[in-house]
Amino acid sequence: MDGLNRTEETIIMKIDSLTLYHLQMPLVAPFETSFGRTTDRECIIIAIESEGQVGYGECVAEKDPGYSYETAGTAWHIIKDFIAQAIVGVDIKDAIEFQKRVERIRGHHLAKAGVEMALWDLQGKHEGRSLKAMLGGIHDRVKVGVSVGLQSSPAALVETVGEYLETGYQRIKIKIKPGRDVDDAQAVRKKYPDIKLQVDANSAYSLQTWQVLKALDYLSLLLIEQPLNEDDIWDHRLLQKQMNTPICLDESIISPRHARYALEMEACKIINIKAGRVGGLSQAVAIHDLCRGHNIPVWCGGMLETGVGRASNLALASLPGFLLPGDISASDRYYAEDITNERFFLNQDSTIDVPAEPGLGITINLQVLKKYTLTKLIIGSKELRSSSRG
Ligand code: OSB
Ligand code: MG
Repeated sequence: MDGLNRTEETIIMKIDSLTLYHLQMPLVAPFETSFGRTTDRECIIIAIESEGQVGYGECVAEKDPGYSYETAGTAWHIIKDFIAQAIVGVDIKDAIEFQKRVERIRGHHLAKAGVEMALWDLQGKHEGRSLKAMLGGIHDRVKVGVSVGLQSSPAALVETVGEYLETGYQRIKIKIKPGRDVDDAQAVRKKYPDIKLQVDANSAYSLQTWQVLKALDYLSLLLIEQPLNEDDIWDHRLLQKQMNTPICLDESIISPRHARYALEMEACKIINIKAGRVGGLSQAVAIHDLCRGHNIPVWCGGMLETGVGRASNLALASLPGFLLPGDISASDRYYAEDITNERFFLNQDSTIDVPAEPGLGITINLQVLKKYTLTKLIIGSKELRSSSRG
């Protein structure tokens, strides 16, 4: 994890409290993937207080265990009962130290990453540095695309895609699943022969059913994202050997180690990086660095984030190895009303500006946060002491 925290003086942050908000926010339109349909997105916002400063983070665990085994419910449990115990009342230097403190909590990357994000925000505010600067980002604006969920028919999909193209998105990703794959992709490609187009199966195929995907090889796609099981890097190798279109792994890459396995096995040619899935921004940067060393392009995935996670994704995507447009769309593609005062807008060249203010570079609208909060919990050192035995 070299290359992180290039700061001269070390600032020690004493963690005074950690507050959890379980949020439920209506999406402007339902989002459907091979694993399900979301109309109201759930997530957990984490606020960490240290010496009068507050850092915010977003845990991207969803309501259901469809994309990941984690849910907002399991993340709440893991953060409240394990991660908070490891950091509240403690002096924390940075994300690396945080990772050491939570190493003994197996898995639960989405939960860990949400807390790590809040620590980065806090550290940035203490040091007066943007997350982009702290991570080693080099771009002021990053190329973005839009991820389009399953629509009612190929014709409806073509229409929706057309609307996003009109808005200015220059890269389209469509969701596929068995029975809704080649026809959908073909319809979009036929109508728009020259656009940057890619598909995402979210693990919906197996070695028994993937034959149909071979037809996608004739559609000039940028990539095919996560066709097979999340725990099956090997079978992706078998598939990649039979396809010219680059396979891109999302769900399968849960750590820098898994990224190395995938590269050594030649299971993919591209990696989608989500800080949540890999356990935090520190791990995301490590995977970026590894891929860069192997000339493997990466891009930043999305999880329908609020302005909090969106700011984090933009900072991450500003690193030099993020060579393909990210799933980081403008705020209005997701939410009519967001919990950050800042909204993110699409520039004419299909880019979004990377926040430049300290930390995540966003401020929270506490009224809106409250409006969408289902449950709130404050964990201070007092609460910890009273809840621990002895
Ligand atoms: O697989 O990339 C995915 C959303 C939720 C869960 C998984 C995925 C997605 C997306 C949305 O594709 C990307 C976005 O935030 O715009
Ligand atoms: Mg994906």
